[in-house]
Amino acid sequence: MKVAVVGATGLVGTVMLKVLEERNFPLTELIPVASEKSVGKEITFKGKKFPIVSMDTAIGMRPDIALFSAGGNTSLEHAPRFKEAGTTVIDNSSAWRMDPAVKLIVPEVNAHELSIDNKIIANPNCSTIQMVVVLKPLHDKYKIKRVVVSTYQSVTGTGVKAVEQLMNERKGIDGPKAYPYEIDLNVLPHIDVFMDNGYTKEEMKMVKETNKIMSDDSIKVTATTVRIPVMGGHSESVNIEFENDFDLAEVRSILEKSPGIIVVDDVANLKYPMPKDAHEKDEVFVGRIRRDESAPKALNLWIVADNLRKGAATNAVQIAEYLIQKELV
Ligand code: 2RA
Repeated sequence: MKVAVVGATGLVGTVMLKVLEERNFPLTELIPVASEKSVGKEITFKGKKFPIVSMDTAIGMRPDIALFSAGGNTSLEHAPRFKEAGTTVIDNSSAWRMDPAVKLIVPEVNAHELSIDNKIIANPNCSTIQMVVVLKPLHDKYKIKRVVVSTYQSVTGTGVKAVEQLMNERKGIDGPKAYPYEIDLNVLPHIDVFMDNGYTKEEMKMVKETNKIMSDDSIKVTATTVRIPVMGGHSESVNIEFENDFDLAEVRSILEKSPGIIVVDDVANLKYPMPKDAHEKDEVFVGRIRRDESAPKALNLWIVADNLRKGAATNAVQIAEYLIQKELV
């Protein structure tokens, strides 16, 4: 497999390379792609050096798979060019996610939808991915009617500039700002741009992407997405209302048996998921599993995952692994 990583020097691109290396991805040639200012520099992968190349050079090399994490506009412009060269693109931007002709995939939920004809595949938004991994097995068993989610999202979801803003503020240094306000010692109920309905784009991504990935528009979702001064992962408080009643012990056992989930829920010993523990892990962590005592057939959960891993790089690499395993590439 010839694999291109487009946006190889960015936060997600760097983690993609790490994940490919760690998972021993069956890769014969690595093609790191980045903006003109990085072309010619080298990336070390499994002890070998690979030169960073331009988009045009990479397309000319006709990779089998291209993992894209270079922003929506770059993806809209260049993903179709890779597709024309016979490459299957797995794109981490929001550019293609809601395109009806493009599959939006979380392998634990809907990898079975993929076929050999899907040459551009969308990787969902980080906060959606970690939620649907948990919703899916519960929906299969109890049928979800409505989800109310509030997120606590890491600055790493914004990118390098936001991480620098947080670190600079901690040290009392002035510098470029990724947010309209201070992020250290603060909380911003604002992720991505505001829409006409008063929600942010991040909140509406959680609504629309959940319906698309779960192939079920009857699931009602409402979200409040919040940026907090944290590294390592996104956390979510999720309230789920089911059609059918559930047994709490059974919920726990379903989650424990579901792929990609680790249950950390032992409050007697103060065990619950935290971004510090989820950092650099590929799984989604669930805890604080409890009945919502204010409503019948409703459940409260706390979900944490490394947004750069399962929320981005790992999910993309898992899609690529599935394509190879099923000979769809
Ligand atoms: C964030 N959803 O955390 C973004 C990253 N894709 O801002």
